[in-house]
Amino acid sequence: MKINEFQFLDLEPEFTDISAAAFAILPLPFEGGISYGAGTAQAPNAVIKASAYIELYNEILKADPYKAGIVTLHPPKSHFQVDKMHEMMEEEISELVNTNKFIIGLGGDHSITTPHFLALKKKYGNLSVIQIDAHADLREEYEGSPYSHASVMARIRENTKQTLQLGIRSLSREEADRVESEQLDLVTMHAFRNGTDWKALLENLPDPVFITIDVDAFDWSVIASTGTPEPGGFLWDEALDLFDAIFSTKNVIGFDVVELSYAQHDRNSPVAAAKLIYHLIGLKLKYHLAKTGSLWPSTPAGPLFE
Ligand SMILES: [Mn+2]
Repeated sequence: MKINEFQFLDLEPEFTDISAAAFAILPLPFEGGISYGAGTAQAPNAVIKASAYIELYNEILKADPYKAGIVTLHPPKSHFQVDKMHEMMEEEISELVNTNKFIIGLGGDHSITTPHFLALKKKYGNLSVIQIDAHADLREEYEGSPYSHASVMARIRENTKQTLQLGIRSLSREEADRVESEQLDLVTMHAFRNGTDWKALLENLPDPVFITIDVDAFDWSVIASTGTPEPGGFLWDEALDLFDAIFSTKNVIGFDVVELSYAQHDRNSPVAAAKLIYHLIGLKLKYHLAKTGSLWPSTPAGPLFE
């Protein structure tokens, strides 16, 4: 495992020490699974660059989450064949999972979620997945590929039946039929904003939980640059409240942020993605520390989570 030339938040070396850091950011600059707009392969670098301008103090949590240590790694080796690429990613992520660091996958298109999920499943056995996304991604395959970003939840559901999909506002007739016939816990954005009791669904979801965040879940005023945009997404504070509800009630063991596209004239989207990642690191820490009765760390002291 190699350390990236550029570090998330541009942290001092003390806070990016690979053995002492509690969190690891793994860039996965891969876009073999997309169908419409390109640019997701350049997203990890754009987010890491943008993160240098984010305040290290979190004004909501009133804390400095970076002090637990956040190391940004070099992307895994690449391969032109998607199945091979996924195998290699899964292997590398497995290795990382075994260090007990909390891993944040930074895509890349949505297909990179599958190897990350499978690596965690190997360690934890059963695990639930919360998908925050504009799309259901339940197609068995798309444009001839089972590895398409439009099929990621179909792949995941082959490995766990414990899924919760939130913020969805675009799905095909076939996907809608599947949601109906398999009674999937899928909350459209319309239902989310009109009184559906998603907190009850969250409560019923067994631990541990992996969260996959497609940035097209957000409103364009928050994140505009994404390959398959849909109107009407989550606003910033609305999303922070949702994540607070998740992290305060669930044992989250990892998450990823995918489908951001690099766009030369949009500086806002990578900043929002970077700030989101840092806030979620803060939430993970906050609720872990509350549970164990510990204080916010002042220096990295190795992995915190089992
Ligand atoms: Mn999507």
